Amino acid sequence: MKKANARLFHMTAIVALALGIGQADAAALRVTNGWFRALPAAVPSGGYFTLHNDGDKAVSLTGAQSPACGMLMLHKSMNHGGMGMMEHVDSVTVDPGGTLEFAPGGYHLMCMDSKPILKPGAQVPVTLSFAGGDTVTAEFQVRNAAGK
Ligand SMILES: [Cu+2]
Repeated sequence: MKKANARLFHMTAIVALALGIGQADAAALRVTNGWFRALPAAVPSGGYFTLHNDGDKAVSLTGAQSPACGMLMLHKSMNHGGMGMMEHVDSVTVDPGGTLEFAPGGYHLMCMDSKPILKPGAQVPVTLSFAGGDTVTAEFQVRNAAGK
């Protein structure tokens, strides 16, 4: 009986190792400086924040959601021959002890089909999802088109 338990323990350890990146400890993830640049509803609004990974494992941000947006996507701005473009990204990894900036000109959240609650002066919740199923929710300030 004792032997079987030991084997079970090993199996669990191996499964945990195999999941690796998915084993993020949500308590080790902090979001600071979250804000949206509110634009007219027909124009997608950008969302920005800093993600801190205080844990000892890499985490992989895979999605975002907010009641203020019909859909909230992970985007990255880039410059192709002087033309500003953006592309959808499936996931962004943050190393242990690392921070990730979502800022104008780089990674950003794209709020499609924004709801009336996305208005300057308001605060709206954003839930970030990570590989493995962890989520972190933070309040984002809503600023105007000038970012104020
Ligand atoms: Cu975008």
